[in-house]
Amino acid sequence: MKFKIDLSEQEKTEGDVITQEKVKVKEPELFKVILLNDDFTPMDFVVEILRNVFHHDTQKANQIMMDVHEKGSGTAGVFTFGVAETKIYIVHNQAEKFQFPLKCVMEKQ
Ligand code: TYC
Repeated sequence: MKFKIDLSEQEKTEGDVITQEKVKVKEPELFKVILLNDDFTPMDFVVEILRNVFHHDTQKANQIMMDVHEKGSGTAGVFTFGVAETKIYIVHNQAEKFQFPLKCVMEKQ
């Protein structure tokens, strides 16, 4: 036989039907970006961060901000590692630009 085609780990032909075997789909790990409260960052600034970086509407952004203000911390969003990392970088960068001490951290879901 000139061409020996081995489908044992991939597709097996069963009559006219081709079935796929061993399709392993790994869900990506997810990470919470958690905003931390402080005494100096203006509430309006935190709301703008939640609107512009985390794409919340104004009502939700205010709700999250007040939650962080009252409880000390709160989830801004849940993302894959790289996206969470980038959002944290942007938040810290913008806070630094305006000289506010706003901080956020990442936590595995
Ligand atoms: N506690 C801040 C204030 O009273 C507001 C604030 C809310 C700061 C949420 C940070 O993540 C934060 N101005």
